[in-house]
Amino acid sequence: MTRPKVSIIGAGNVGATTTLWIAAKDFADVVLLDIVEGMPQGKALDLLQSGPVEGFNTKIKGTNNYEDTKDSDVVVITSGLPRKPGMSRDDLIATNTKIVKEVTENVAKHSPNCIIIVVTNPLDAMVYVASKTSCFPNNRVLGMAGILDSARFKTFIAQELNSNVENIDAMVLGGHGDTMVPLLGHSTVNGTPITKLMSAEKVESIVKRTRDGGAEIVNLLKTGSAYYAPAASTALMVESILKDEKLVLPCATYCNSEYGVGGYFVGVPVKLGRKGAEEVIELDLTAGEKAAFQKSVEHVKQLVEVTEKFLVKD
Ligand code: TXD
Repeated sequence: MTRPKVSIIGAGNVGATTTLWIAAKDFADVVLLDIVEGMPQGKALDLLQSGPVEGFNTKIKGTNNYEDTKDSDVVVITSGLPRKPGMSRDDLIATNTKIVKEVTENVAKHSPNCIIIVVTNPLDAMVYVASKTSCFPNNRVLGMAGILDSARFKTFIAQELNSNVENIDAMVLGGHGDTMVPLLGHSTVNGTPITKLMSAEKVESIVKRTRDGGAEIVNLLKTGSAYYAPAASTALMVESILKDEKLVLPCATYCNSEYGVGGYFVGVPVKLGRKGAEEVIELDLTAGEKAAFQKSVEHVKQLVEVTEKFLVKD
């Protein structure tokens, strides 16, 4: 039986670490591509040599040639600049639009039936670039952000309440940026809403820390941005798709009538299976959450407008 094939474009921190998470779970073979010569080959070989230690047989190939990515089932796009301290995700838009466009053209040419998962920032706008460039059906283009934002939220809740992370449900919707919307009513520990387990001030400070979660790490690292949790989140999406697990996870997904978005990719809970984005799940939101979500969608729209300008210029 042939194993599913995943190609990861961009063999930097997120790309290489996503390869590691996928390899360790041993459910697909991986091609790791970068424009830098030798680097993806070197990282792939190093990762491959972890197999005998960890007991996985995942084939991992590093390359600079899109021919090697041919007929992938899933392609993850991580190529592009990460932010530096003081930069917002949106500051990356000009450079990364160009990179994601060029990469997507190659991806669509070599793997016309694949499902694309975009990771590059500014996330919601880069998913739009991949969608527009590939002309793939909307169910086959997704972006990773909500799983990471929700994981950050869950981490801070677990730290505060000294709970097992597996007993925590939490959901962060909206764009991947300052306007993201942590849903308090859907954030529970063993079924009890966190608003009953901690003070309003504590909840507020955890929400703020979640929103600033990426920047906190950028400021500590000084060069580059977070990658362990982003890579774990990306690998989870790949796994749910290829194993047809139908996990409902918050991902940047095309929404038209759903949540009243009106034709944009934005973070919502979506069922991930072999067809990609199989069903957007509409949660009951409070009036406040609806307003915050709409504000987040407006920001995504503005980013898409800016991206359009760079796409036209190109
Ligand atoms: O939640 C999320 N979506 C994110 C997004 C969480 C973490 C990181 N996020 C973004 O992913 C970040 O802001 C960046 O835009 C990307 C990649 O982050 P990473 O930390 O992996 O950046 P690196 O280590 O600099 O790696 C980027 C690689 C690097 O090796 C480049 O040589 C390569 O991308 N690159 C390319 N590869 C192929 N083709 C082209 N054109 C290309 N240009 C750069």
